Amino acid sequence: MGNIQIKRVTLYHVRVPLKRPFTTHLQEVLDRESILIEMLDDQGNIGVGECVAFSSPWYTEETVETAWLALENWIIPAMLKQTFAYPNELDHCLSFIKRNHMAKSAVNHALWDIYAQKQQKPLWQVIGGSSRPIEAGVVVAVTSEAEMYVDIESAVSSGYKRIKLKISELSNPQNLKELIAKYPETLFFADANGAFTKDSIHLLQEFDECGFTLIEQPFSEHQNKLSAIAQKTMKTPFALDESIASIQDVDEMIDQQSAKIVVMKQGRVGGLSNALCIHEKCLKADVPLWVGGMIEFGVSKAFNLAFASLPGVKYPGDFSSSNHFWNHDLVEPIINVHHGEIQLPKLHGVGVKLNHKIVDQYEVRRKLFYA
Ligand code: OSB
Ligand code: MG
Repeated sequence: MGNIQIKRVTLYHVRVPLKRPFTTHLQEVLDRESILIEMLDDQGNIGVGECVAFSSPWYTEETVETAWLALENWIIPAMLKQTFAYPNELDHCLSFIKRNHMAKSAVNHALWDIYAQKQQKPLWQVIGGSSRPIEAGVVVAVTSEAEMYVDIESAVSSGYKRIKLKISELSNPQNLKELIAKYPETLFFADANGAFTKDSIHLLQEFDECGFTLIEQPFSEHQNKLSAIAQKTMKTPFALDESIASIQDVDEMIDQQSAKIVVMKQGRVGGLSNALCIHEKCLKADVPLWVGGMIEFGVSKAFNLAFASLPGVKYPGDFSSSNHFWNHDLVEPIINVHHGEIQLPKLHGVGVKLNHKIVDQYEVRRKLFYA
């Protein structure tokens, strides 16, 4: 099979209102700006990617603007100069660019999509996944307890197997304990987005009796030693999200025992190639993973689904259906949850394409690049 040669890259900057605000102690997200990528190769294959950076740097340091600059000035020009036998070669080609993981991940994904299409196989199969349906989980990120109860009830009746609740120093562990006890069939995760500090470890410890399956990112990404100290005092396993930007961070997590579980967000680690290396490491070290969400569109969700088919992924991820956040997702087919599960695609490649009628409606700007 010949090398992949990219002839044209198109960037679409879009802005789409969420159906409802997404609220954490860090940020309220009302609309989602994003960069979508389409890549055309010399044989007419089209690969898609999505950059999951936000409008402002509240979650990681990248933004839509910084990613756009990195893509147009360095990433796309470099990749148009070269051909690729295997997607990992793109990672070498871009190694002269420091970090910018979410920008790199978007092109890495589009190249993996083309690579799998050329193999005439679904991406999940190319990376060694199994065809079992993916268990779906949903995130409840609202401002009041009253809203939270309503959302949990509706998530349970929609069939979600797992619900993730955002917690902070202001959450009431006793109420959460009673709530979780009411739904013995549903797994509950807690996500603190780094809300706790050295001075509030005692507050975090109160969540240990709630019945949460795990607690995600209790402390900031700079406080992994503190996380190790707190983890020793608690039976609920911690899972690291913001702290994991590379395989070295996973090594450190295992060495320091700062947590027991890895949250995989491919954008945060620079794409699927790096995510696969981390998956290998976790399998060998017997560290379970699960797949985190980014309030994303169907392109990024489709890559998350492929990753979730791997054997090291042991818990249901942030997989809500397209209509959870969006009136209209930007892909076809859209992502659908049935009885708490999502079927993997049979189509070659990642299995989704941009829905141009919808993308056009939400487009802010577009730019084309030619080899
Ligand atoms: O911390 O997991 C997080 C969304 C945006 C930024 C960070 C996080 C989240 C979520 C997942 O909680 C939401 C989803 O289902 O996409
Ligand atoms: Mg998180």
